[in-house]
Amino acid sequence: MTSAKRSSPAAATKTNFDAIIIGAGFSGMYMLHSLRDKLDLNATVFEAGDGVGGTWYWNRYPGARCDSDSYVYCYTFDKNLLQEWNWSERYPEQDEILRYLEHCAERFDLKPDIQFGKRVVEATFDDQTQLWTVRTDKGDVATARFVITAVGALSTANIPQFKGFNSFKGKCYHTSQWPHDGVDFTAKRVGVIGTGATAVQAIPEIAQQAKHLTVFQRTPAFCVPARNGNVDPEVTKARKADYDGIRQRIKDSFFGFELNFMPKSVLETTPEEREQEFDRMWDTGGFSFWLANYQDMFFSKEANDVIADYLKRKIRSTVNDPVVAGKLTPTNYPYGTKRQPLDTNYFETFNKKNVELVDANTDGAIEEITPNGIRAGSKEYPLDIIVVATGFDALTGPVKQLGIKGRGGRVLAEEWAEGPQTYLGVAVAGYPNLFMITGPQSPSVLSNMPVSIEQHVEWISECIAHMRRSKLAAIEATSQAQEAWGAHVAEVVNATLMTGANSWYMGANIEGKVRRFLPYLGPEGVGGYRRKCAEVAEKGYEGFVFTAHDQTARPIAA
Ligand code: NA7
Repeated sequence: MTSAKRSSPAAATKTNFDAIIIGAGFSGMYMLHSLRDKLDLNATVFEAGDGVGGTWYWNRYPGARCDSDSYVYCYTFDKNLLQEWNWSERYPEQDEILRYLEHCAERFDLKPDIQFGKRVVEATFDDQTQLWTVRTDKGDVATARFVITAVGALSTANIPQFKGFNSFKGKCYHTSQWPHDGVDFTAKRVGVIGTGATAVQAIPEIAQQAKHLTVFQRTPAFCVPARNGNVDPEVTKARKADYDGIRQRIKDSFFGFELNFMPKSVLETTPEEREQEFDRMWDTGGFSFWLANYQDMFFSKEANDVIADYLKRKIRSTVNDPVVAGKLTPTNYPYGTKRQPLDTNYFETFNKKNVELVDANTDGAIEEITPNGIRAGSKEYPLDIIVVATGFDALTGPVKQLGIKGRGGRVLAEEWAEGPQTYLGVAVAGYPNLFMITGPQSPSVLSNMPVSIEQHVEWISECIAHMRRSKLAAIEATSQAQEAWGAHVAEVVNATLMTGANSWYMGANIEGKVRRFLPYLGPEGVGGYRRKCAEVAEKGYEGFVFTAHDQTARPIAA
């Protein structure tokens, strides 16, 4: 921790930096701390929001909370911070996570080097100077040797262009652009579009307030109970005593949690034996049903069906009306191949008298938004408020919208038209000194995000430190390494059932987006990916080429 508060001139008055970081969420904040306080670099952050927090700054819809257990959904790089902070719940609410990130910003004195309310609209690499020029929507022009995107994987809202959208006379909110002073649903007729992880959290909360709630479902979700609750102080104490061990285990794990698949095929078990295991995972709640189930769940359709059947039976036994239960039961994709929503009374909510389900397949898809509501299946549903819970242009969306231009004026958004092309999900050929934290083709959203964020931040920091020690001006992925990585990402996922769903992992939620698996599902998970990245560095950054500093180049500072 820095001992004294910074008294340097406000970052906004400087225009030349060693590094420009885009975004001040979990990743941008740690990146700033690492470059500024550990490497003593001259770094700044451009952040579109008016505060830190990223996802947790924007997503303020009712019921918004984390789906990772709080004791691992946090920074682990600072032992004192781990000891100081106490989470109240197993899955903290949005405002508690935001308070945590605010605390971290204060603790590490980050704010003087974050420029709030500034959205990056262009980043251009200059082949001569080997510097990036970054522009914001507020007219800032700044240069830097390194640009690091810390924009998150789920930060570009997907707002489907329904016919008549602008004609609606009531209020309409996307869940990731929620008013800071909240929305009062009392005595209102509310429509929620979508039934993904966000809607599964929001629907039970909204149903408690609204006069009438209509849920517009395109694809039903497999849900598992979160089983949220306060954390027993004794459990917290034991975890704090064991944080070195926890940190190591989540770093070496498959998904960044203390969860591992059962080393057994579900098809080799008796019905009684597996029912007992399913009950155990169901009662435990959280991601264990998804990420610590039988090991063939993601590989064999037959195995997957056995597991999915348990969850389908749970829907039928929870929802009173068999017709509604049928509509809420997924039928057209393997379990686990879409992001697992964790629920608290989601299916129970459909037993309430004021809640109605409009299913695109059986009742009819949304045709248009009218001045008074939503028309679906030729019927108009009158509404006062529409909640658009339709998710995000995941992984590639946030990077593509930065206006990145690389060597020779090449445009990243154009080069990614057919899907992302990266090396390790952290760098792109043709874009020297550009790093992406949890970019596409890295484990990112298939892991507990802070674990992957810390790994990338530390790898990028060490790479920059290496360049400074070795007097290197630029690092760039080779196109051969990039092609091989892309082929590897595809090969690994093609051996699983993951490509069999219209998921946002596949880009299938966005009209016109190329269907391509976007994150990296490494054969050994985040642990194996970490080892791969370390090995690349140990081999002198295999798959990258460096440009040496010449006399004219601006040195990396300090
Ligand atoms: P998701 O998981 O992408 O869910 C969005 C939901 O909206 C999903 O049910 C979609 O149906 C539905 N959707 C999307 N576009 C449309 C249109 N055009 N018409 C009707 N319905 C639509 O986003 P979330 O915000 O819930 O979760 C995103 C992640 O944030 C979450 O997984 C966590 O990691 C945090 P579909 O299934 O595509 O048919």
